[in-house]
Amino acid sequence: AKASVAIAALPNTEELKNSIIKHLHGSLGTDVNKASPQAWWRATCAAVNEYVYDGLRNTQRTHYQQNTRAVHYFSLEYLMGRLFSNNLHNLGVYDAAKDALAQLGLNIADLEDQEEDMALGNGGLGRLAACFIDSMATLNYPAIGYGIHYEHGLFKQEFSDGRQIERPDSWREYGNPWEICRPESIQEISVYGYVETTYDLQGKMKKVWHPGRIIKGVPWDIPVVGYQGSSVNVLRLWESRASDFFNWDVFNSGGYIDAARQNIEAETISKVLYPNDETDAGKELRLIQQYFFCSCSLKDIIRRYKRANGDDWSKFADQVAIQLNDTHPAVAIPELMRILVDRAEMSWDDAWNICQHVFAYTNHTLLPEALEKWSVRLFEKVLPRHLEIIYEINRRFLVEQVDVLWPGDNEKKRKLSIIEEGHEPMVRMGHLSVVGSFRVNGVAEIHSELVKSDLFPEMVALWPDKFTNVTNGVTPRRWLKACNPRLAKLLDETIGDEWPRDLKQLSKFAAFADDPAIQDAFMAIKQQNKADLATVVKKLTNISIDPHAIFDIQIKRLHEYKRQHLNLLHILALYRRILQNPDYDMVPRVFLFGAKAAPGYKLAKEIIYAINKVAEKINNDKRVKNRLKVVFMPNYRVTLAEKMIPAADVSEQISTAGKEASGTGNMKLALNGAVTVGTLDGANIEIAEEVGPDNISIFGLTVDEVKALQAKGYHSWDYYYQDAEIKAILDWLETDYFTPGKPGELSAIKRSLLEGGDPYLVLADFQSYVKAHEKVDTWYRDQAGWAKKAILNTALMGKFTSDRSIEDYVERVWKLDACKISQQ
Ligand code: 26Y
Repeated sequence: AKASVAIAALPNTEELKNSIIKHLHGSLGTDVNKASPQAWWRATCAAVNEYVYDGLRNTQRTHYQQNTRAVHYFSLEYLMGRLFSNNLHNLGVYDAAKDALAQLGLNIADLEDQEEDMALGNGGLGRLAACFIDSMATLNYPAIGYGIHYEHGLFKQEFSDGRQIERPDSWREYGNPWEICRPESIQEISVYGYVETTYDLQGKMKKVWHPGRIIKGVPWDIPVVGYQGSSVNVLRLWESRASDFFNWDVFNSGGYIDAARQNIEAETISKVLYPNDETDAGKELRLIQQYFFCSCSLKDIIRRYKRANGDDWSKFADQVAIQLNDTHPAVAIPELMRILVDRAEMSWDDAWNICQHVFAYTNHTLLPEALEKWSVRLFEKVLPRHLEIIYEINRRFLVEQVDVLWPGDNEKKRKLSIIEEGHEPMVRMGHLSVVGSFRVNGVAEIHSELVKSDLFPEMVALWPDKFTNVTNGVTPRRWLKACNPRLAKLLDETIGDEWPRDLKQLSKFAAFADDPAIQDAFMAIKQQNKADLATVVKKLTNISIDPHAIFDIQIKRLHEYKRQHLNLLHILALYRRILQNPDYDMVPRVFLFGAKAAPGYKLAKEIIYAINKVAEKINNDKRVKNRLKVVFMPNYRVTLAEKMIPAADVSEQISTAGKEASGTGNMKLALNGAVTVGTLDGANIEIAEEVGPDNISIFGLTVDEVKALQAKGYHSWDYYYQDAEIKAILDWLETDYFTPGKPGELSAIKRSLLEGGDPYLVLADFQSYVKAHEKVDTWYRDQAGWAKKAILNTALMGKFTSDRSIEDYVERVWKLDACKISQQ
């Protein structure tokens, strides 16, 4: 048995096999002769957990003994996906487990399929949190992820006659083998009620919050296994329950039914993830979710701090950093102030000084409609004391900061105030986050620049050093090693096996870009991955696709700014060209989509429907002669991404410049050898810098050109009248060609692009996009040339590991030391 850093002894095949059988009998209560695949999977998880828990204990003990400074990642979302193969890979026992299971007559892939995705997130922001906790454990940083233990993750998507249907996701209906309930660390939190102003004997004013409700938070811990077992950190997720104390009260007054109702209400808090990846204006439950997990987490942090440091608060900011994943957990700022001022009876200045050295805020969006705001009215109802604290934070900010730099300038005060005045006054969570944090970052170079220039220019004038950039990254363990074992093996053989923890090593692979043997090997792997995906596509959609066609993939949440409809217009242009010219010469292409639309986002759902209807027509049109296929994969999620990404030839990253903060799918696809067709937006710009212009197909307006066009006045109708191809395609959508007998069913897209003014400049970028694809077509005809581009994409992605992002956070924000784990 070999040792890892945190784990004393890792099992070999024989030991694993014995442990699996032991757990099949002792934990699952079944037998090799009658065990279901589900039971085998659970037994294997239990066997693996023996080692995971060993690493967890050693990690927690070491952190405690060394009293380490730690980062606390606060996020409403963690899009973990499956943990089975990830944990096996990170422990370094995947092959041993595979062999052990084979000896037991089982296929490891069948077991992997027993696991539900842990889909406690919407998209990029939630998946980023998952990649980050993987990297923090891998790099031995003392770190805890805090979030909500949703009973239902992101909805499951089905199609019914091409339209999206949402179904509940019940990821832990039969229990989840990775989580550990920790009743000993339960917290109680308060909401509603009123604030009483009292005076003590010295005449000092004191605010007392009399809560209307008390709610219990039950923590569930998910071990986070670092690569090669370096550290095993935890993700701590809070589940809401009715408080026993409170119920007892109600029972005494005879309100039995009332108590039951309040129980249900308390348990509603962690029931379901909000399925919007942009805004959820004014939903009371959402604010309570945010406060619930922030309050539980802060109390948890303080309990741990006090265990080590007693009542001396002076080291708190040295020991604790809290990273706010967007503004969603920003209510933690007034909550920490409340705890320090009202509970610990600290002076406002001392308390504020601590806050401003603890919190850091990551911005993930510039879209105005996505900037969180809560009405003062709602805040007052749910968190009356916190509203007072926010007012005081704001008052001091306006007097001590804004008025000092811009004396008497009321316009500046209006713009900078945490409270937006108006018919319905609002709390601006972005402003609160900037004011309350010591560092603010965007998630790609261009985005961080736009955060400064367009979103918070006055805040930059007040605190120039507060703003920084940390470009996103993805974990190469999940997004290359585990999901693309064939390519991982080729890399191991050609450049050594250090790349999963040192991704810059991939650049050594560039030396092989012209090597015919490596080109053949690389393309053969891509071919096999495509064949595997074709099998999945056939199973899920019954559509047959040719693995020799170009696989052109767009996978991301459905949103107008991401422009899946631009992709659709291009497909329609190709289809039309084929119909007009039966000999139209193009390399066969399969366009694959994966996307969920927010349930209330009408146009997004219309776009899904239109793609499905166009797909149906094209896929069944003999005249196309297989030059074109269109597939919309149902229920896109992490597990499906892991199957699609290794099979991609072309990666669609086509957002309107300035709208996509970073993107992370762009990184995963390029890492697996896809060539990007993309705009100069988000991290695409940095990807283009890394791979060079020969290995990416850039198109469309730049951020500056977008701004200039919008300033001068953009008229989408002009493109319609002046471009016959655009006109024909949009008019086509209005006929019943794709929806026989039902003309107008697909007209929502045309309407939004014309009457709607085309807010995301689809028509302005259309011809440039078509040309970017013609370039791809030309490139692909030269197979050696294409192989070289694909290889260089993989080789030059080293920058985009989340390990690098985490090192950037450590250096620019958290100032943490790594902590080597010692074994007991
Ligand atoms: C308000 C609430 C309902 C809400 C929930 C989720 C609002 C926003 C979100 C999610 C936002 C998100 O995923 N943003 C993406 O973050 C990625 C990681 O930084 C970026 O790569 C991506 O460009 C950005 O759109």
